[in-house]
Amino acid sequence: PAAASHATPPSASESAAPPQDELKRVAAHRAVELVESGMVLGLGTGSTAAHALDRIGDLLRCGVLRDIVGIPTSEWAAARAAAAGIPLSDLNAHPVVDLSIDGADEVDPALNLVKGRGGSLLREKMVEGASRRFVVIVDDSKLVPRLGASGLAVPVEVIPFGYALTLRRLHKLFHGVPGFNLKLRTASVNAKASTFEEDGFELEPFVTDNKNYIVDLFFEEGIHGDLNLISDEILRITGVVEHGMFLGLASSVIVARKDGVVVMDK
Ligand code: ABF
Repeated sequence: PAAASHATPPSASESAAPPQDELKRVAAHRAVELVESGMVLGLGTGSTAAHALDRIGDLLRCGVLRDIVGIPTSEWAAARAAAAGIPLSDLNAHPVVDLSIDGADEVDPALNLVKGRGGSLLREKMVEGASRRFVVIVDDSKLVPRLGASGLAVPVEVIPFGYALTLRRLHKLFHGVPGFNLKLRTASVNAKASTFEEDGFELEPFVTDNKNYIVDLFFEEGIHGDLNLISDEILRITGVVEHGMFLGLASSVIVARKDGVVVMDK
């Protein structure tokens, strides 16, 4: 089980009830303290990871860090890192990554994660799974007693070919689970997502960097049962590429709270 360690009191500038984005910045900057010159870095995606990318860029610019190679986890991360001045490469050239830093949507007490509400779960899992160390950065709103419990989506990336059939198979897999629902993610955040019950999928689907679709799974009461077994069952469905449960991948989670930073280690 994960052990919480070294809670640090906030500095004066952090103590005035910081807004959520300030907590994200605090977590990200703490993680960047682990970066050393010469490292191959996995570069995360999202508003928390953005603070890490910007900080790494700043440290490169002022010469504190040198010879960093970044492996972006999304097209978004590639663009943001390039703008921050971080030299980029890929997993083909660097199959072993020294350290990855990325956000998450949910963190459970055993440091299992839900990721991919930004749609980048596949590349994130490839880069972070190839990392010697994977450090997750979150504000405390991401902590949940069990995955899925926030009521938000557990994403599954599926290939577009036959996606409606894949969606039906996912629906069947969780048939009977109280409060379960699933939706094809649509491109417009304002558009109502098509549900399994509706006839046709006339809305434009959200398309990932890998040109795939996302099916969002919802578990009203969180996911009960053996997560590894559930993971295997999802991945066994032909047409599923990957899912957003990151089980046993995180080395540590840096949690920024209003009263300071807590590091949860594996
Ligand atoms: C990525 O960004 C995703 O895996 C996750 O969905 C999201 C977290 O975003 P944010 O930091 O903006 O909450 O890490």
